[in-house]
Amino acid sequence: MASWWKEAVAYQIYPRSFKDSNGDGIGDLNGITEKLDYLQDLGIDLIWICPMYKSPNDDNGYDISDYQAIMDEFGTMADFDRLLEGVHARDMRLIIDLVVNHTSDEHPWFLESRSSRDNPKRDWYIWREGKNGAEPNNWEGIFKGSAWEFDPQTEQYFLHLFTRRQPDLNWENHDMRAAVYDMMRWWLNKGIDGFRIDAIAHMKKEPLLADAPNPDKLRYAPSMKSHLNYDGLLDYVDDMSRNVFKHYDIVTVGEMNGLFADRAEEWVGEHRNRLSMVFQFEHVRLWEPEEGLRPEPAVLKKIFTAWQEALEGKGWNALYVENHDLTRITSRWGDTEHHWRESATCIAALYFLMQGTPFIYQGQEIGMTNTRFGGIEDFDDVSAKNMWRELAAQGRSEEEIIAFLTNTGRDNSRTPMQWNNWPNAGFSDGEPWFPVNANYEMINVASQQQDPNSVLNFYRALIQLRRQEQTLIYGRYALELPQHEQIYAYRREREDDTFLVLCNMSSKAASWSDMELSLQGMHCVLGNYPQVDEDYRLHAWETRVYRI
Ligand code: TEU
Ligand code: CA
Repeated sequence: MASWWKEAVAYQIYPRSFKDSNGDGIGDLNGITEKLDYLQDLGIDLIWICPMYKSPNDDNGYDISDYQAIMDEFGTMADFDRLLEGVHARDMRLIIDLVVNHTSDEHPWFLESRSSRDNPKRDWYIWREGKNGAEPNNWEGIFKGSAWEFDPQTEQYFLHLFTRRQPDLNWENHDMRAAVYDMMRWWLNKGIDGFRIDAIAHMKKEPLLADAPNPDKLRYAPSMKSHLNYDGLLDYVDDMSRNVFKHYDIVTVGEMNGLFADRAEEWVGEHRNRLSMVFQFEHVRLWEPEEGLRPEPAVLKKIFTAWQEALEGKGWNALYVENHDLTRITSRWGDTEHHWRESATCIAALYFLMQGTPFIYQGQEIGMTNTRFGGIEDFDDVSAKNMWRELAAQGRSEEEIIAFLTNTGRDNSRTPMQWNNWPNAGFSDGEPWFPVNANYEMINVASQQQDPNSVLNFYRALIQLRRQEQTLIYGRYALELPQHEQIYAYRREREDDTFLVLCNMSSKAASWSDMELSLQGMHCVLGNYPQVDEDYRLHAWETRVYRI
């Protein structure tokens, strides 16, 4: 079924690093409003902004102390209303981040909950007695260390899957749910167009909170199996949908680590009335370095094709390769040394033209890259600091730790947006809260706007092409050249209209034969090299889109 959000191209904003409007070095809501014309001109229909709520900023806003107020550094509720108005005036839509796996430890709900064992909100969070003078169980948190924190006031522990300042809400408690639903309706009634739902995968915990298996006798054991996509989680989603979602024409995207294509339909099947889309994690499993940072094309083909086929005619994909938790895609999958522009644009065509709603993360559209870190003082992210502590305790050298965090750290995607070649990349007139990537004079919006062959103009062309061609939105996906080791190729087809997308995912030329895949009767409608030199041969990181 056709829907506005299926036809949309989405753009993710990390407000702290997008645009500072008042010179304090911190991006803010008025900064976003200033750049709405830029986004409209790029062809964006839907904007997702990361948390802008009141927060002590232990995890850059993902620790919320008041869901119905704006973080002082980002502005006021009047600024938010103006932003929303500006978005709607341009025929765009706005979704916000719904962070309800946990709150900040400064949220009034938690302050009440921790105040005494018999407080009415005690059960809104997850409190337990210690066991033999230690934590209630052996779970390791997602950001390392124990998932439990002792609270001396009532002499019990509370659960926190993320930082100790992000206590987990207890979704078994119906009063808590009702309060969250009220808050969600408040925002929807204000006119926002939906939610990206943070860490939804972790909301349901194994009911007995039993120890996780610990064969290696670690101090704290990996606990994912006890709270990642745990059985019964969908009941929470159904409840949320019944009470809130289904009463509005909105889009919902769940951040759904731990979901695989074989069960995707249960989450986003059209007739399920659950979520519009999920951000699945299979292609970005960066936290498991043993999986390799740069997947072989064969691995990508397997993952993307499984998702495309699983949802064909049944549900809808969210397409993405970057976000604020990942490294920059051109650094991760591409070749920033020899083929920066070609690999940035090739990867763009690869994911963008599949069936689904494409999301672009700020700076991705100009091919921003990972940054450089000298020492621990250069990292800001709380998860990087915890990881540093963990690796140091395991006896790893400083060089090893820096190398690991440079390749995997979330700070890479949180450097300020590179608008132009002025001081601070035009992000701020003051000292930016986090240093600008040193390459901003080469990589920035202003210079790419002038250059017809830039990454930015390639994204613009992709967006225009998708907008004009229903086949590229609703058409069926079919993998081509399945065995090719360098080329990722796929068709999109609808009735008698067919497109073919070819991507050489390597820094070497790649060829195939007309027997394997014929180009007869096709013409090239988009490419990232000045001209098509030879039919059955692609240059390094060359992409071409053909139409029959
Ligand atoms: O990320 C949560 C997240 O990535 C997990 O769902 C995932 O399973 C885990 O990290 C795998 O190691 C969201 C936000 O995107 C992130 O920025 C926040 O720090 C986090 O939630 C806590 O709110
Ligand atoms: Ca500011």
